[in-house]
Amino acid sequence: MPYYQPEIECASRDYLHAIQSARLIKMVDTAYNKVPFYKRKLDEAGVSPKDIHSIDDVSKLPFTVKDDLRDNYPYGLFAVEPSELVRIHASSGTTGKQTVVGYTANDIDIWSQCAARAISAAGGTKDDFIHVSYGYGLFTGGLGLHYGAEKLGATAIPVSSGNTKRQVQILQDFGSDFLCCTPSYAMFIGETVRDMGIDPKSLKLRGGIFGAEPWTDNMRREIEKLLDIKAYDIYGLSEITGPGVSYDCEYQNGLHICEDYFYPEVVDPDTGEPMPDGEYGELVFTCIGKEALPLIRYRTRDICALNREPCRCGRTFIRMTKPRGRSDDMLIIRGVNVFPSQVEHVLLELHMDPNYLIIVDRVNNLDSMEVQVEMNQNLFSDTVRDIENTEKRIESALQSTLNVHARVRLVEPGTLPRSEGKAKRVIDNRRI
Ligand code: DLL
Repeated sequence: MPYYQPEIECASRDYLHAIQSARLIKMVDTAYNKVPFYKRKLDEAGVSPKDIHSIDDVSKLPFTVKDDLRDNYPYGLFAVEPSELVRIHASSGTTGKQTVVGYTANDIDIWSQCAARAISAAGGTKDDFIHVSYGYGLFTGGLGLHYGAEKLGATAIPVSSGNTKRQVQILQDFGSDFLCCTPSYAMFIGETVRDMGIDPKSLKLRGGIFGAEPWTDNMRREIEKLLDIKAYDIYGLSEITGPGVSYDCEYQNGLHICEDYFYPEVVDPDTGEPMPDGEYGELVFTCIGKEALPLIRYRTRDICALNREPCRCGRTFIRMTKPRGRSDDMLIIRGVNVFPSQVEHVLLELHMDPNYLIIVDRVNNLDSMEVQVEMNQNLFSDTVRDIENTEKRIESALQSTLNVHARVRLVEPGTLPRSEGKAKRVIDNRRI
């Protein structure tokens, strides 16, 4: 079995409980004494560090939300002096102020370990060449996988995103074994390989480590076909550390969370009450191992469920389902909750490519939803009747999955914008 740190990834639950408890007690003490925001918050909630005796006490603590980071922009929640920081990153948020995160040398080490665990769980070894096409910069994708690859002893190829034909050239010439990028960019690279007339079997590539945005299992199969690889999911967010908070193992049945550093809970997004295992709710993390930014019960807005069943791979780390989407990406169309990933799922079930754009509008106080879908090569048709029939078929499949009507418009292959990072799937004109 491919493990990076089996002594911890496969540790007994009792051992993990002991580590988590010791780390939580220390972290809450530091946060309380070093970060005025946490002192105020805990005082207001009537909780003192002395009330925290084990990880089971985590639910006594108040939540932290993204606005707390924004309100204390840029460095107000840091628990260390600037001289102890070695790196700054920031979230890729599209609205409002960015959220700024900082790392000590230890924090970078922890993060690199987690990313190395993810690469190893995908079958990567120190002999492999890891082609990193996540963006390098304030976004954590590029440097996160880069440091993970080096930590594993593998060879990082820091390509960054963009210039897709050159990406393909490098895959061919440098003999990359693993590709790391967003799933939507992996699709685009796969299409480019095809359009350049290259047989994907002629590439050395054998795996991909894709994340930073929601994607379905159907899309996974599509990418696997286009690039002739096995595709693994990797999850993370800059506030918690970056990519590697959780990752797929070879059984791809949920992402193992690095819970020795990031303690997970799933809560009801409306009430904040803990949800039973297996039920979908908002993922919350407490960073129990980090020095610079010790977040307490941080609400990620990501919607998923937890699974404590033992995994066949031997890892004892709890698993989370693929995030279905974010509570703030969820569209409410005429009162019905719709996630873009549901649209993607339907399209792939119908053997369409997952190149689509959802346009939401409000006409006469009524929400309308249009889904533009690219025709793929096998479907490309000039007869109006064929096109209309296909549109109707997709409309009815969407209706039965989403429980809300969406108008479908087929557009020509290659006309919807391609993304080199996180894909933009929704234009919501109601907010303008
Ligand atoms: O996206 C970190 C990352 C980089 C993860 C590379 C994986 C690979 P942020 O820019 O802070 O960090 O965005 C974090 O992206 O809260 C999720 O909503 C979403 N996200 C990240 N990974 C996944 C995934 C990086 N595998 C936000 N599936 C998170 C679904 C994901 N959503």
